[in-house]
Amino acid sequence: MKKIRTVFSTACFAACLAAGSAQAASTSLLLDGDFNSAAHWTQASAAGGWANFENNAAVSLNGSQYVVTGAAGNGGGGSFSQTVQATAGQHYTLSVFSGADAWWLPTGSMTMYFLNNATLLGSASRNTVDPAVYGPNYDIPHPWAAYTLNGWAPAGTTEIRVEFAANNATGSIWFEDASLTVSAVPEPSSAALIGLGAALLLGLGARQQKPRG
Ligand SMILES: [Ca+2]
Repeated sequence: MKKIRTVFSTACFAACLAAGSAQAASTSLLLDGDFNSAAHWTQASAAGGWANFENNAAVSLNGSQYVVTGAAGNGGGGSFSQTVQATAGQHYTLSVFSGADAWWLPTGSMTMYFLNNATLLGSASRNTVDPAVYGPNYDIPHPWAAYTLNGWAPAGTTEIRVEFAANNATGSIWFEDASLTVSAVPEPSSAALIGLGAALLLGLGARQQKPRG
């Protein structure tokens, strides 16, 4: 009995290790995600808005260059975007640090647009530096914080366009250290193996604890 339990424990341990290493191996699909270079980013601004690379020591998260986009309350805004290859059916996680200056009620946004050869299939989006979170306080600083967005690439997806934007036409939003990763979801075979191992261990444990009668 002890030998059988050891065998199944070892099988589960190996499967769990495999799932863990898949997570650790996940690397960002974005180029220049640290914004230290503008080479792979598309900047856009309209109606008096702005989208700039800056390195202001008083603002910088880690002493390196970051991006800032915003507007002066005139209806304009700006954005930074990058398009990468993607695979339908995979689960993606977009992460970024974002903050804002102490001026009016700035709100940023982060979005994943799922595309089939430039045709929009769907999107996932969320706010950064959201007044709904910080409260309706004018003229207070919104310090850097980590924001995460998750989404499944729908059938037909060939690319994801990642966008960071100022979305309410007032104040300045900062972004730094962006990453886009394929989330590690255990493959069905591994998940089944882990489940089988756990079920067998539970079964063996219950059988051992059962009083002799
Ligand atoms: Ca940087």
